Amino acid sequence: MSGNITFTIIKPGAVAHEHIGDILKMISEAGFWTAAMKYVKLSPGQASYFYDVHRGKPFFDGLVDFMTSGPILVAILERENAVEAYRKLIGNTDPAKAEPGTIRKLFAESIQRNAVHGSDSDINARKEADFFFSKSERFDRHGNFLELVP
Ligand code: IDP
Ligand code: MG
Repeated sequence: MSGNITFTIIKPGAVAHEHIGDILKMISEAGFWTAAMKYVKLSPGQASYFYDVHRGKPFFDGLVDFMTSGPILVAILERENAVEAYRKLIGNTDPAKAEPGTIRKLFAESIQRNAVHGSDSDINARKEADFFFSKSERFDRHGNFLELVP
């Protein structure tokens, strides 16, 4: 069964170009509840850890440089079938291939500067959410502390 949370980052380019409001509106209109949200600025160590699966790939160093270049907005999003629904809303990694109306089609500058991150599985959503938010920083739609179920 699909999980009910996913994790997103609004990346430095989209923050700098003031797209946060438009992106959060699309997220809300797609039925997601924002369970947690804050600004952070990643260190190179944090960015490398977050993208560890891509270590050694040609784009890794550039990705870490980009992701540490300015503040990012991190958030936990709650909705039925959250991971799959959010991947659909953001569109393909490469904005040239992203479907019309998706967040990346509208706001990405390039395959690297592609506006947003979205978790690729329930297990990674949980790991990513836990990396950035403690239990006292996340809430369900009723205002209760949000438990992350495996
Ligand atoms: P995803 O964000 O759609 O899950 P991944 O393959 O997990 O895509 O790649 C992580 C991030 O690395 C992408 O969102 C993008 O910022 C960057 N990236 C992926 N492929 C390339 C590439 O070929 N060139 C430059 N950057 C890339
Ligand atoms: Mg990915």
